[in-house]
Amino acid sequence: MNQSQVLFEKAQKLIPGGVNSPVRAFRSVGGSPFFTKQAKGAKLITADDQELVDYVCTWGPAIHGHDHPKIREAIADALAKGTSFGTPGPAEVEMAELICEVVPSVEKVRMCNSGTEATMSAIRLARGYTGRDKIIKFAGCYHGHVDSLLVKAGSGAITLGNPDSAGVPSSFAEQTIVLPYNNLEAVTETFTNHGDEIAAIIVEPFPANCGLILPLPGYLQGLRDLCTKHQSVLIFDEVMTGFRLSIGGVQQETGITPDLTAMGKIIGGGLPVGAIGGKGEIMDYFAPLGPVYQAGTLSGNPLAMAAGIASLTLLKHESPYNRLNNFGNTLAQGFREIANDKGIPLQVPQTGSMYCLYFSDNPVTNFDHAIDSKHESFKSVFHKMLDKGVYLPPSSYETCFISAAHTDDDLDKTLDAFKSSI
Ligand code: KE4
Repeated sequence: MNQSQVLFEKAQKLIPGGVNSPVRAFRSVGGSPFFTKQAKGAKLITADDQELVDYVCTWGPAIHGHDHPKIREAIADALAKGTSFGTPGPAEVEMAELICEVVPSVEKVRMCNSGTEATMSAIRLARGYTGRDKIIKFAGCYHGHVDSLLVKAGSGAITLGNPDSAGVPSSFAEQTIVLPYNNLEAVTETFTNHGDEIAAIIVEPFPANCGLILPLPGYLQGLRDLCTKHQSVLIFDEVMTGFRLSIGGVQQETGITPDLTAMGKIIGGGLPVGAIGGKGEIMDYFAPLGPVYQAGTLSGNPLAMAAGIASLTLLKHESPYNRLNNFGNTLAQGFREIANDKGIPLQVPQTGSMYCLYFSDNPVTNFDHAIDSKHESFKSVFHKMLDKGVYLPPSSYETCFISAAHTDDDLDKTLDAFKSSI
């Protein structure tokens, strides 16, 4: 057995499934996961000293690549002053200023410790603000492991073949209306029947937890108009897309303004973070001002703030988006041409530095299409490319990420590996 296998065997005796997050377990692609001992730039170094070109980027945060010197220095400087204070600190004000500056819809922001906490708090805030109970979500969207949102969820839930979770009382799930993404009529009809009961729509504006699905023209604007008409809260879950597609996320790209935004990942620079931002009038319903309780021992932690401020400052000053977009276009076009030359049906939706591979004859515009794609083909390509030193997410229900640390050589290696893997 190699080092990763030894570690995994030991881990399985001590940690459920041997992992601290299910999607890492390789359950949908088979085999046992490699263990990473170091990450630098666009590369992971495994416990067996294999170097891998990384397209997971720790599920999104590593937009600058791993171990960026400015992020490392920022953490070290903060560490010298202590790890946690439990009082307000200057870094929290700086982080709030940055987020309010770069995210179009955010007038006020509350920090927390994960994307799950962010979506959970946003839902509670919308219910407290409107006095209503029902929430609309979309099949295949994943918003973290929030009880009321683990209904037809994507990411690790569908990867394990169970989009609904045990342990969630049906009374919770009953308040969640699940609709197909990209079907505006279904949303319109739901509002017609339940309009005055609906607290919010929560949506990944570009769903990236069942592969990557892009909105049909007019769809997001339609959600915005319906929420405005029925005085429901529109929540964009930009935990994945925030700061990734542009510094202002999908709402900057599309000009569509949500009432609340759930954020995370990139604004932690690799450390635990989440945030809820939005209209001041709604945000002021959070305690201690308002009646909606939300809290966290380590919320606004100085180390996570330092790393996140460094990450956001790099995005502001270096603006890697043209480079990321060009890389995304190059890879997506390369995958398509290789598959086309071999007569293999492949869909490669791509936006900026996000893309995925659906082995499917037809474009994928909703969760059912994603489920119908050929997962066995993905599984085979995943392992062959991994053997060639290219690490795609270990599930066809995930999205690939490119970082600013990837190089032309990395892309060439990736396309060569793909060519000899399909
Ligand atoms: P966390 O609680 O994992 O920080 O964030 C939950 C979350 C919320 N919203 C969106 C759109 C997300 O993509 C996520 C988490 N993303 C997954 C990857 N698909 C995290 C990976 C994992 O679960 O280990």
